[in-house]
Amino acid sequence: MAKSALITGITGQDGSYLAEFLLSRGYKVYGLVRRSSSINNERISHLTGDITLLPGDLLDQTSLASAIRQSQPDEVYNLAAQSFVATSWNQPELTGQFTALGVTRLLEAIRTENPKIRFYQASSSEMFGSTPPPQNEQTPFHPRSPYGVSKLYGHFATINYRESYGMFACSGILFNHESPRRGLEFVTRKVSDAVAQIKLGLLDKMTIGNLDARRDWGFAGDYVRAMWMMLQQDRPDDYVIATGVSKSVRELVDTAFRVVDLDYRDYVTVDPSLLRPAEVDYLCGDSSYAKEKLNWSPDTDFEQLVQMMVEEDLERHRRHSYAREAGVR
Ligand code: NDP
Ligand code: GDR
Repeated sequence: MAKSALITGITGQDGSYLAEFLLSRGYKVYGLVRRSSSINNERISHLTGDITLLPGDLLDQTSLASAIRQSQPDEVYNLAAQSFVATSWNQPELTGQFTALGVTRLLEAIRTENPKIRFYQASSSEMFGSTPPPQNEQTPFHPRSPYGVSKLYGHFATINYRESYGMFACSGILFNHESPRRGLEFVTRKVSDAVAQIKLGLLDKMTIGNLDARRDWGFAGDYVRAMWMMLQQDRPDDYVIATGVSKSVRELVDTAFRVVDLDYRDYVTVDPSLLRPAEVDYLCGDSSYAKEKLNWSPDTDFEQLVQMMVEEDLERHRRHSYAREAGVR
């Protein structure tokens, strides 16, 4: 019989790629969607008819239990979170409610409904914070934001349910992963979108925050494959997923402008208001354990990723410009 999976955060970047991946493997896919006055299904609209959406919110225990009862999943992927680090300083309590306690609510719902369900928790390299690279499964944690602190709670809640109740609960410690579906507030997409607009004459300049922060950036499509692999093993475990290559924000900006043959120094200015109260300076993951146990490695490198993102944003803005002109005529 076909397996079934429930994805929280299915409307987000990773949720959309994971839904596609699981469908391609013959899964019946359910997605938890919170109520909103305007529909926000842009990333999964092409999957309408192939997936089943269920109402629910990480803040509401009853709705989580109900979604599990309705979907009867073999696997639950908890991707929902307040995921933007910068916002976590403005909304620290809400971030804790979603990103930390939300994990406990979901684990409790699984434990009481069917503890045999396999569980994936979306943990983050933000948990390493100020601990220097390379970071792997043995590296001590030192988070630097309310978001990182909340993710660390979720990480240990997952391990605790595994140890307390023998549940098949895995934590994937994923480093930054991006795509053309990335939210516009994250730095890679902010840059690819601005580069496309500047190239097309729709924008003159862009502002940026810390150019010296370093991140290990991979492609989201490669990373959702690793999530699934973790739940197919004989034993539950935690894995670091990363490319092992770290680049600065400056290198990101330089690479993105080069895709359209421009020099970033002519267009980019630093806005100190975009600096964070505490920064994560240097992330570079060591995913040799995932390579050894899961046989996982990424297919897409940094340059290919940046090029893909800039080209898709160029295409999108061109389409919108044509549509606007056609509308005017
Ligand atoms: P997105 O911000 O794109 O998506 C977040 C999802 O969570 C959205 O579907 C959002 O729904 C949903 N959500 C937020 N709050 C709630 C709530 N209270 N109840 C139900 N759903 C909610 O994130 P990504 O896809 O990039 O990331 C997926 C997960 O992986 C997140 O947990 C993130 O913290 C984590 N992560 C991401 C990394 C990355 O580089 N992308 C790296 C490491 C970890 P809505 O559409 O309604 O807002
Ligand atoms: P991050 O991603 O905080 O690593 O969290 P983000 O893209 O927001 O920032 C990366 C780095 O770029 C610097 N930066 C800027 N960031 C943004 N957003 N906007 C700017 O203008 C800007 N200028 C410089 C930041 O200071 C930072 O150092 C992401 C999220 O997906 C989390 O949910 C996930 O857990 C981690 O990655 C791994």
